[in-house]
Amino acid sequence: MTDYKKDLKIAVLGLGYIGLPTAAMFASRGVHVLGYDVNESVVTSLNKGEITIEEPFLDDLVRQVVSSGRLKASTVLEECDVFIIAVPTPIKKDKGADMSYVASATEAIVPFLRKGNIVILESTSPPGSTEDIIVPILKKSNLNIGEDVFVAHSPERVIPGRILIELVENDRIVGGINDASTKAVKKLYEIFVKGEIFKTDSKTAEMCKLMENTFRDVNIALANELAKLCENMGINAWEVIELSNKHPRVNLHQPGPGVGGHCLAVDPWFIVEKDPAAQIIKLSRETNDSMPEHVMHRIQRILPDGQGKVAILGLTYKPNIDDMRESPLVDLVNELKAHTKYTLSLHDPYAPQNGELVEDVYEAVTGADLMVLGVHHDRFKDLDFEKVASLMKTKRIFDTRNVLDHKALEALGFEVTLLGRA
Ligand code: SAJ
Repeated sequence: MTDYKKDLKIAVLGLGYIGLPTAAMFASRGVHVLGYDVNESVVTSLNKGEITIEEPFLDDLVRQVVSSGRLKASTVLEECDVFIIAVPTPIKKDKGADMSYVASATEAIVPFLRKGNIVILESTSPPGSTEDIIVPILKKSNLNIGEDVFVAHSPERVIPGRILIELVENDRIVGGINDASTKAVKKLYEIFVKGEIFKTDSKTAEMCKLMENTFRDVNIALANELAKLCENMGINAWEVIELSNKHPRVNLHQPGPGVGGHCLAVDPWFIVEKDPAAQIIKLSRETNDSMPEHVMHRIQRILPDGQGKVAILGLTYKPNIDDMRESPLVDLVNELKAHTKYTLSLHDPYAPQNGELVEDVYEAVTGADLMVLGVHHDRFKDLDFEKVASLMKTKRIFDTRNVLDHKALEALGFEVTLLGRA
């Protein structure tokens, strides 16, 4: 095993949230790693030991492996033993996967491909992508793909904020285009993965990754539908969830103003694009996407004359992070701007200041007719609501996450609205 690692040279294509930690992890185990990216500033920073993404402990690890010479970055590829593709697969306007980065990364590998090489697709991709996109491009090398060159899909499963821990500890799936590929790729990840590595074929591995996030998205859609039903029927959805979850085999998820991030809000569409039979999956996506508009309609019922100042607290896609990708709160703001005349006051302690946000939370609620709690950042729990009450024009709060102490707020004179309760 020691010799196997020492002699290896791995290229990681795409130095983002997954590629960079993966490259650093292999390098930390003694492998020579070439980080390849088309973005020159990412490459320049990395070669100085600096990183361009936020992730705990990653800066230290990268500094170590760059200074030891195990990791270097370049905009030019070269011959290696292994090529790992970790480029983005964004969603297009028509909800199909944009596989152009995967295709061009694979094209870049072709001139350097040699007998015995391994090519791995890590990017989340529609079922069949490894066989239908990667393999045909690699065949341009005139090598026998599957015999001379091993190819597999091995999806990432890490959660931002815990990437370095989960890369090592989580179980992993390896799906090759044939058994020899699966075996070779499993041996490679054993260099740092402590979780179990399960073997399958490439199409199954692609579907597993998509279904993991779809499972969560569908469950959240069910909770969001429950919230709407309870509002219509005069029931409290949160109480229904709490009591139903006392059943040993029930686990209702949490409703909210929508589902964001670059995974749950995107990946289910990669199944829908492949097969119109994916009806529950599509309806769940649409249900979750309808939540910002639903929240807007509730705001319009709270302030029916269509006027007033609405303060929105929290804009990121989930609590305690700075990631705004596919955030439903951004959709809510856009809906309100397009369809209402309210004056908006936006605050988020994590979101990048863009000139539109109010930096101080108390300033954000000053003179407001309604405060909407959009994201339950821990910091909002410590708000001085007596002060908030004294600053607002009208004491109204709309809690879309059920995290505030409603009794205490009502004692301070607030009129409290809760998503999922009439
Ligand atoms: N949300 C709800 N109700 C819930 C749970 C979540 O509305 O009960 C919302 C959140 O507010 C957020 C969105 O869902 O807007 C997504 O947040 P998340 O914490 O569920 O997931 P992500 O997108 O940060 O990470 C997911 C993870 N997948 C699963 O848990 C199945 C992670 O393990 C994956 O590696 C990651 O996607 C990925 O990269 O695919």
